[in-house]
Amino acid sequence: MHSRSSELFRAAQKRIPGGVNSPVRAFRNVDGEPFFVERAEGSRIWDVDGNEYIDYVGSWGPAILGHAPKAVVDAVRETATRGLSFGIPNSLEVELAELICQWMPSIEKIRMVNSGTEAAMSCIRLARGFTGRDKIIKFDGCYHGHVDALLVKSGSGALTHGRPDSAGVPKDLAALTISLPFNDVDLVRKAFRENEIGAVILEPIPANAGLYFPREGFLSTVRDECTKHGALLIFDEVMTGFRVARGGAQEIYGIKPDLTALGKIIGGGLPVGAFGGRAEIMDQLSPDGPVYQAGTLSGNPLAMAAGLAQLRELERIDGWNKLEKLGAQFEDLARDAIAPAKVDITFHRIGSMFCLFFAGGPIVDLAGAQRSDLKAFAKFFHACLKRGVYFAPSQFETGFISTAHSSSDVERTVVVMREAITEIAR
Ligand code: KE4
Repeated sequence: MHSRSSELFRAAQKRIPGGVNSPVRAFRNVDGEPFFVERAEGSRIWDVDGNEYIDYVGSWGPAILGHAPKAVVDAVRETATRGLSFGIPNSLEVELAELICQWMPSIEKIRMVNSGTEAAMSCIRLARGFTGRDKIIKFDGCYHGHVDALLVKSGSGALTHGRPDSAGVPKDLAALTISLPFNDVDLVRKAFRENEIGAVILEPIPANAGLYFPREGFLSTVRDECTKHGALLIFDEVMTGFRVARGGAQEIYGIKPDLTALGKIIGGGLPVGAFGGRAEIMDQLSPDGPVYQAGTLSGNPLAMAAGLAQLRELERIDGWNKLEKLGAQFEDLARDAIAPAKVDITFHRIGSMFCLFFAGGPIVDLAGAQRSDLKAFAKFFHACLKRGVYFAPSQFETGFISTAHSSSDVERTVVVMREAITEIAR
């Protein structure tokens, strides 16, 4: 029953393109209409028609403590009473900068922005300014926000809506972006031989074409090639940062990027992005250096307070350990549910991030992910949704478990998955 949601969606479509403020929310990849959220708490969301769901989207990553965590809500409420925005340096910016640099040692200096897109965009401009080279390498299916230079064979919503190369991006600009299949070291080496590369940007654990992983040696080869040729290595950890480990994917794989893009979790649900790295590179930024970058709301006190509260709470409860335990329980039960399925399903997980590809494995890059049966995925999605489990409404996204999810949430979820898999196989 979605009468209120349908009403709202009709109204939304009159004044908002596609009825949504971000395409992936439109349920187009699952042939459906989005529900409208009324409220959310912990692992649960409720829509405007009173339907309750166990939430595995978590606002696409920020809700690592679940929704409306007390520590974050209290911090925002308390900070708001002292002013909402100043455009003047405030102590919270310094505290968050210091904490991030401490947890992610490759970051010696960091600048706040207001989205992951801005973080990635600023990394590209800074890398081009620092190296004096225009060409960049990205990887098919990786998504770095809607940056002109990076909407080339892009993932997430671009892939979901069948336009990995967006209209409106000048051909001459797109020509400066070389997009390669992820995990292909030979093509990386070839691109470096044939071009003067300023930077390589990648999701160290691609999670915007579904979720897959770097092969042994891939990240270290990219690192070595960048070092050898004087290009900068940019890790886009907007999604993985402070989720897959306290120090992100760069801690897990022991690779030190020159720059890192961050977002989502560090804002506690408020609009934040950040980018940081070696001081000699960051010092090229205005007002010290020639690379301009700015933002009215960058370092906004509410967003800083929310991010600090979230990260500190995550550490206080040893959230990463809790997320790994929940993730492992989910994986064990999910694999049991998937094993007898009559449809091909490949399950991937790292920590609290997971994905079910409706395709046989192995899946190591975009081409593999695109073998997925989107119709089967859509049926699975709706079969789970109607049973109260909300997965991302696209095959080309990743699921997120939060520290607010319980073992019984996970058990219930897998019961639903089992029923859904049976239903779609009919
Ligand atoms: P934002 O500009 O949406 O804050 O961040 C862009 C971004 C950059 N880098 C990575 C690795 C990302 O995953 C994202 C955004 N992720 C998508 C979900 N896959 C955001 C959801 C949406 O577009 O609404």
